[in-house]
Amino acid sequence: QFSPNEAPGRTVYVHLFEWKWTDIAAECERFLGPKGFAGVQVSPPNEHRIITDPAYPWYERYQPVSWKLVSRSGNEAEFKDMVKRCNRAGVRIYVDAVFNQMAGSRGIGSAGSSFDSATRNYSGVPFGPEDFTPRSECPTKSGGIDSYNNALEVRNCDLLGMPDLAIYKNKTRETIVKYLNHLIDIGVAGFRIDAAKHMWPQHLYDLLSTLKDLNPSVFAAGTRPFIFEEVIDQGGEPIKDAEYTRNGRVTEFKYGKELSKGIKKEGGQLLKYFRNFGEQWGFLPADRAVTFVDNHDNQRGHGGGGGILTFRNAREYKIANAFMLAHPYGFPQVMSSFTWPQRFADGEDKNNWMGPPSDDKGHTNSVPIRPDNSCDGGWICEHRWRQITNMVGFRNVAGDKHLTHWWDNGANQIAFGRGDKAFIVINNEGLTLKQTLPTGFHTGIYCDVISGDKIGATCSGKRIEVKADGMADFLIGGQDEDPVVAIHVDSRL
Ligand code: AAO
Repeated sequence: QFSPNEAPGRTVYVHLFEWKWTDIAAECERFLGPKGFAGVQVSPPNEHRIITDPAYPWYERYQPVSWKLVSRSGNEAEFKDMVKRCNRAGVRIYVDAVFNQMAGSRGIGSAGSSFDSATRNYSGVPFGPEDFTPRSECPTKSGGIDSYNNALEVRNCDLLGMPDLAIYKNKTRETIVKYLNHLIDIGVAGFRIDAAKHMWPQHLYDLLSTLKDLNPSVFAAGTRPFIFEEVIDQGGEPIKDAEYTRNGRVTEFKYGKELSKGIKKEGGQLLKYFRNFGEQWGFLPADRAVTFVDNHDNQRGHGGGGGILTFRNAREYKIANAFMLAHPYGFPQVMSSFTWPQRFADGEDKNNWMGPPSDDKGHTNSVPIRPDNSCDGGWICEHRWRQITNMVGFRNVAGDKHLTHWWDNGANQIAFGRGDKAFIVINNEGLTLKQTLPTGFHTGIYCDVISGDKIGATCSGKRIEVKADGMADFLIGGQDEDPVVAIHVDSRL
């Protein structure tokens, strides 16, 4: 449950937020496989509520109506085809599993099933009132979560007004397990457990431990599904992320928050302090953490956003991702977003509900790829930004090598290596960085994978010469578009 079940040598996954299955299948073959990505987190594949006011928000996917595999991203045949083609390309599929709650309101879901949250009936499963947490177990008047300072409320009351499933009941649990096992049969490699904080760790343990091993036609016999649980723990609440590490990995939300602060130099933060970024900052153990700069909630002010770097701050965002992908802590996620027109009023983006690029019936558009490899049509595709893609390659080459060759100027210019495999220099200051540094590399010319690509024996970016003693000269202007240089043994010319 802790291993991402990656193909050999792959170390990073991407969240293709709201992509269609047909597009993800193509992306695995034409880009993710060749570029060395380990996996894709896909949006919830099951039947969901269709919300028309506002029109088709992205968050309708977090309101399950049944476990039928018909969603805004596609149908079951398309899902199966995607899983097969991605696995063949060496790229794993991690499913966003939403089963803490069922949809609010009433209506017809994306697969045509009727539901009504008032009577707690979901005909497509079917679930009835007996499948939900009895009202008597929630201590609040409203039946919702009034305070995150009360664990009983957080776990037994309704999250955002949506009926809370009683996953501790045998029949209810078995119904959910059947859904997840069906996905395992199809060949997925693991699950993101949505809203894990809102379920008792032991209940989750009981559920997850009855999951099947992964499909033996794709994975070695006895392979457990990869589990990572979404628990937002910024400190200050009774529920701790560490309560969940027995079940699987956990999203380390402090990572992106502190990294964003560091790159933005807030609160006296300096990059030189990031040498031991990880456990010594009070984070989860490295082999229990999933790390990311931003996620689909906090990039738009949901789930406690605010202050997080996103694609909208492209220069700083690339520095943050470069650091994350170079530094050994955790299993990193690269975010891949769509854009939307922000509209701020009262300190809040009133458009943060807006769904992915779609037609006026809420049918999601395909992702057009431009000749220069970037995406069009409102899709940002951060994972295709050269500075991010090539750092995925950097992390794969660095493998399990420890952090070595640390250097800093006492402030915001830093450099470090990963054994004799990879080396990065970051200049997050307005001033020029001009340094001769030991790299641990063999003599040779190396291509900087931030400013360009190694193509055959040539380099379209900066060339870095490592001399016989392993020393190399680095020059990074304070105003450079990308104030980072990264080289590794596979970028040697
Ligand atoms: C929508 C509407 C609601 C409506 C509901 C039902 O917006 O008004 O009531 O439908 O009709 C997503 C959207 C929701 C959406 C929902 C269903 O974000 O807006 O509701 O789909 O369509 C909590 C949970 C966490 C959750 C997060 C959003 O603990 O699990 O809220 N994330 C996941 C998904 C998310 C999804 C759901 C769960 C639901 O990733 O996309 O919701 O399936 C504190 C707590 C956190 C808490 C936040 C927000 O955070 O610690 O646990 O997250 O508050 O309530 C600082 C602190 C930080 C704090 C934060 C905010 O940053 O450091 O700890 O401030 O106070």
